[in-house]
This record gives sequence, structure tokens and C-alpha cells, in this order.
Amino acid sequence: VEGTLVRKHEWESAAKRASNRSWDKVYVVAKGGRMSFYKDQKAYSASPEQCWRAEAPLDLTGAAVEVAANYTKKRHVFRLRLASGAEFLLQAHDEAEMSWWLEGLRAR
Ligand code: I3P
Repeated sequence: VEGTLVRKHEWESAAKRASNRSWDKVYVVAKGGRMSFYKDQKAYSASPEQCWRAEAPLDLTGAAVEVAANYTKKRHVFRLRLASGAEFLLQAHDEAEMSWWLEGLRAR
């Protein structure tokens, strides 16, 4: 699954709050058990190995996604929790797109 989402990094690990907590529009590619972020689709097409801000891809093994029901500042937001304890909030354009992401990420 891939597409544009708006992302906020909440937790670096279960005990450490992320330092950069701003919302960023990113192009998200989840495949092969990993999730990578890019500036946009063009950047991904041009060089898939070159991630946004040189971030390492996330390991989706043991990761969980759920609607971020307790996050009320924005709509269509879901939470990605990694096995490492790291956590991201991801905002989709609408409810249908959010469901599509949840299904896609759970189907891995
Ligand atoms: C963050 C930015 C986020 C905000 C976050 C701020 O500041 O305003 O939108 O999260 O609040 O730290 P900056 O852009 O300077 O990094 P919310 O939108 O969820 O409020 P937080 O630290 O309380 O998570």
C-alpha cells in the first residue's frame, strides 16, 4: 500500500517522546514488511532507496494499527504502533481512505 498521508511522530520508543512532533505531509510506501517515507511520489519514483530526511524504513513486524479515537484535534487519524514501542499518528484525506490504509496494513 502507498499514498500520501500527514504524519506526526509521537513516540521514539515506549518511554521516549519524539522530539520533532510537527505534522508533515509525506508519501508513504508500505511493502515487504517495511514502511518508508518520501517527500512525494516523484521522490519515491526517482530513488526508492533515498528516504525522506534520510530516515531508516520502519520495521512493520509485530506492528499494530488502529483508529486514533483518543486524538480529537484532527479527523481521519490512525495510529501506527511498532514492536519497538515507537508510535506515529497518520492522517488520511477521509474516512474511506483511512479504512483502506487500515485494511491494507493489517493484510500484510
Ligand atoms: C508541534 C506542532 C504539532 C503539535 C505538537 C507541537 O510543534 O505544533 O502540531 O501537535 O504538540 O509540539 P512544532 O511544530 O514546533 O514541532 P498537535 O497538532 O497534536 O497538537 P505536542 O508536543 O503536544 O504533541
